[in-house]
Amino acid sequence: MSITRGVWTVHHLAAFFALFVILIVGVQARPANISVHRSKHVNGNEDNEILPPDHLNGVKMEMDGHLNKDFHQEVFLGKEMEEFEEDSEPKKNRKKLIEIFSKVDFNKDRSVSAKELQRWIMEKTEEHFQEAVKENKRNFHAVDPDGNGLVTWDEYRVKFLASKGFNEKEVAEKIKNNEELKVDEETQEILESLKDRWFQADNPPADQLLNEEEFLSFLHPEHSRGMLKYMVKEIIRDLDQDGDKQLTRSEFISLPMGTVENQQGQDIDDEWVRDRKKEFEEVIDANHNGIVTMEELEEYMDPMNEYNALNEAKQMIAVADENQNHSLELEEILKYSEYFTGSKFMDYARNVHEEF
Ligand SMILES: *[C@@H]1O[C@H](CO)[C@@H](O)[C@H](O)[C@H]1NC(C)=O
Ligand SMILES: *[C@@H]1O[C@H](CO)[C@@H](O)[C@H](O)[C@H]1NC(C)=O
Ligand SMILES: [Ca+2]
Ligand SMILES: [Ca+2]
Ligand SMILES: [Ca+2]
Ligand SMILES: [Ca+2]
Repeated sequence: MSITRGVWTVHHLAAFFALFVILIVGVQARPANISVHRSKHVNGNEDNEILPPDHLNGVKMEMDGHLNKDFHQEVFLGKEMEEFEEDSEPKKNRKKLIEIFSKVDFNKDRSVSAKELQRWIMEKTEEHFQEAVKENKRNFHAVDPDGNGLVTWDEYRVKFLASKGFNEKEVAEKIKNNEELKVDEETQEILESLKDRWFQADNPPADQLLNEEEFLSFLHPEHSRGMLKYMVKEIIRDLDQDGDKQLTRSEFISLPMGTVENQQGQDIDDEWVRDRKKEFEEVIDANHNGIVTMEELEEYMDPMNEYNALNEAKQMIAVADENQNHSLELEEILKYSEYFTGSKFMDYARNVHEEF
């Protein structure tokens, strides 16, 4: 009897262990936590600032194919985004939001129309562009220490490996002497994808040298048509299961291959799937034929597309337009402050009219 019981205990343990493993795998299989990405980015990418970021402010999709959850806040706040995060005093934030409202309301009729919001979104997107240009200036200096305005692939490769903990001098020496570099498989894979990207960012003549502008498009594909196309190609490659270079809805809502190993993992991601399905059907698949082509995805991702900006403006208005007049009044924006700015103000309804 006691032996039988002992055997059962072992079985139970095994079952518990298996369940434990499944849960761990399931959790790891979840799409990257966007707020982790975001805080990393807001803090200015201190580590690895010479690597292309996964998250691009003001671009609807991240490099790894995830939807940018903060997109509407990014294009509403522009470079002031970080201010709303750091200083969380509701009263100050409320005041700032009121200021923003009066700027968006271009014709000063105390009501924000879709056209006004579209114009604002384009302005704020431009701000993110300018921020990237500024940041790139700093990053470019870091990879171009002799300051001749050009960086070779080998120079960059040394800096990249140094950022991964390799000895910079040793690596530089080895590359100079054409010796083999011993790097682990994961680093090797990253190197190869960086190299492809490097060549892609290198405008003719193909001399493997990047100037500051080319380096900007290397880090920020949204700044060049060619690199944006390249980014779209990579995303489609990662999601496309039958190799026809376009995406069906089911390809789009499946996690990239190898990230989900079991049904439990998939179930946890129901919300993720729901959001993607909606985005696919309502926005990305512009002609609604059930297929997303490279061209459709490229249109969707292009931050300078005015039609997208108008669409975004209409969506934002629809979220907060309580009196259904297709425009936003101050009360509506304050009430939905969390949606627009990411921070909540308790007393939104009180004293709104005092501000005027
Ligand atoms: C993402 O991470 C943040 C901070 O680590 C946490 O507060 C939040 O709950 C996480 N969100 C999800 C969906 O896991
Ligand atoms: C929207 O409604 C508000 C409040 O009723 C009004 O003051 C405003 O003029 C309206 N705007 C438009 C464009 O209809
Ligand atoms: Ca107006
Ligand atoms: Ca396909
Ligand atoms: Ca289509
Ligand atoms: Ca309204």
